[in-house]
Amino acid sequence: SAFDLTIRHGRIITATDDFQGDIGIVDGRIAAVAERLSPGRRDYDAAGRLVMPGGIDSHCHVEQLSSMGVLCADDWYSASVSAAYGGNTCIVPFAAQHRGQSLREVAEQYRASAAAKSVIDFSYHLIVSDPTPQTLETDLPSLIREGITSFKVFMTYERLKLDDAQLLEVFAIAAREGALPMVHAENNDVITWVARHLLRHGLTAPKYHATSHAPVAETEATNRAIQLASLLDVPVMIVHVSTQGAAQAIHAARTLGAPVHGETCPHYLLLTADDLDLPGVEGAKFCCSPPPRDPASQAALWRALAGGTLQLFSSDHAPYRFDETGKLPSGEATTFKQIANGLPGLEVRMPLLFSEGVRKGRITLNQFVALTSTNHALMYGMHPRKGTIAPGADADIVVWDPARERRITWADLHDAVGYTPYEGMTITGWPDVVFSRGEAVVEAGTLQAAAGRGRFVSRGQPAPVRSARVPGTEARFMRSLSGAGPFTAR
Ligand code: DUC
Ligand code: ZN
Ligand code: ZN
Ligand code: ZN
Repeated sequence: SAFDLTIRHGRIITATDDFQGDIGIVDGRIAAVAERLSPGRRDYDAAGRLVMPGGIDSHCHVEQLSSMGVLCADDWYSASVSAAYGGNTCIVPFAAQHRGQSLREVAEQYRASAAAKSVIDFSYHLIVSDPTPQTLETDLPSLIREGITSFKVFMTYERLKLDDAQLLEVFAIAAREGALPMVHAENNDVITWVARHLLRHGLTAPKYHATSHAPVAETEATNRAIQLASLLDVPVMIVHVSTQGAAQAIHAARTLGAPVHGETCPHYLLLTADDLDLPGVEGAKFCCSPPPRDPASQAALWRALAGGTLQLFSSDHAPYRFDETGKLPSGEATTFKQIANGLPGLEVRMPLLFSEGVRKGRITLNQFVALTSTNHALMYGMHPRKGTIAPGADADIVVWDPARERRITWADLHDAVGYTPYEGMTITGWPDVVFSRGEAVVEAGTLQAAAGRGRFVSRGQPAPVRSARVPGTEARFMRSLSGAGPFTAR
């Protein structure tokens, strides 16, 4: 037979298309897409199901040490297995530099661990927290040229945050090297000021985490990040957007043609600050930064996703256990300031968006594919090898049962976290089979992939960089001042 595998009789959905057809796969890549193909050596019948590009989760935390010294519960093996069960064929977590560390060493160690353990393909972003001359002049540019074409920076957390001048410095490098900076935009002084007063008043419960991370802290910092980026006209990605004000700032910038992009996550659509208001320290299970907000914010974010203001839907999986090793360093006495920030969600990201988004009519099937896969590949320089169903692309495909109903319970998931914030929620629409480069890695609920089969994906230029817009006169001058040179389309 001409094909190693054919996936036949399915309803094929991409970010733009929707048709009945067959997919022929040779050597792990898609060789043909047609109305009818002859059976391959293996013939998979996808009748009655959706056939979509495998999910790409471009924001998750794996084997990462937090700035407070807490290690993620998921390593590259458990995280990649959990991701695969959730319909994903690629994850892009973070190699995090802490102050005093060499960015290059951090990146190389992270990649070695991923290569040894991941069951699906992977890349990673950098986190830049120590913008020394070595980091800025040597390590960051060389890593970008080696295919790590995105990095995250923080405007909050004492041990991670960059000040405005440092943000401009890394933005200038991104402009010169053609990388996409991802920004955690929250105003550190607002959070610190509110938290100090709450603690002085003895208000220590988990729900005060949400009070201290006030919406204005995020909205202000998002506006500031966008303004700073505009000085150099550099593309940016505002990650984990949770407020209507931040979404409005992104929308306003985009309306004027600025290359500003946004991401949101399941918890901002499905949880609120009220979920933190539980007896004792139970609310720590819902503490993340930014925190879940209110129903009006949820509605605004759904509209921002559907309307194109936000291009990415990522899990922001941050696997901290509900015990002394994770969320609760001081046990029952843990104050909101000490709780490890972040929620798990790698395995349920796609089912949650399908059930709550597609099935409830908030987004289309094409938007589902764009938000969970294609846009991630585009933003982070992996398209068209990843994120689409087309000849030449890797055969990373999820066969999805749109009618399967299942209650979420952590016991059914494959991460090492020990709880899920979505326990008991009934979800319709789950992955059936996940093909990674033409191999069924999860089928009939069974993992069929070994640690280390995942491959590193060397990434090219992010689509916002490749679109080669000509920066304004002032931005060109600012770039030349900073040594970022005149603009050239590469
Ligand atoms: N930022 C993240 O991206 N994830 C978890 C916590 C945080 O601050
Ligand atoms: Zn963040
Ligand atoms: Zn006070
Ligand atoms: Zn994150």
